[in-house]
Amino acid sequence: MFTLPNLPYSYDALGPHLDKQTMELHHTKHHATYVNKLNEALAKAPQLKEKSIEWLLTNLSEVPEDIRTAVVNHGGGHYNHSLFWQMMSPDKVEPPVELVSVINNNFGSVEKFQEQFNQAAVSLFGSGWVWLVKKADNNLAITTTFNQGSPLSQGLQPLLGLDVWEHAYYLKWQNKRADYVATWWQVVNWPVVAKNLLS
Ligand code: MN3
Repeated sequence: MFTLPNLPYSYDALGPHLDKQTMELHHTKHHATYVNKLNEALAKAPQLKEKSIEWLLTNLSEVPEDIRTAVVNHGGGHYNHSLFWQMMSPDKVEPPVELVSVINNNFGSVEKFQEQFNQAAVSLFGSGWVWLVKKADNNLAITTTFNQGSPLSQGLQPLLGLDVWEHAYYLKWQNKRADYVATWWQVVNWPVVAKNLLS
């Protein structure tokens, strides 16, 4: 049985960037529903009982067909949101030098990386996520997934992810996704991104 993880900060900690009501609904309603529906689906496949969420999303072909879509949607939702909460912090810290050097090698500069990431975020049509990922060859890339798709299912390791579903920003930012993306950089937990890069 998967469980809803606690946030590493209070619901109002990321204000004024991400408001308390959005954070609380996002965690207690959206994320909780993904966890519940994932558990409901997995109840039909007891042979997968011991598998981690990472294993399930990496090995979708081994998930029985009748629950595969549920694992993609709700398992992906659980995994993506669990990462998302960790990738933000109320304590603003500059990106660690090791991370900056890898970003510079891949994108030219942190600013250029952020421009490309923002562009991907505002041009993603509908609901989904924007990711900084590490590829099998250790190079970094910016990629998007639709709905609750996970980079793990494409053989990519997520280092940083941004939820661009409207539920992530609409109460405060309405249709202004670009403003939400711009303000989100103020709460990015760079030390966690660096840790993901080295793991
Ligand atoms: Mn969400």
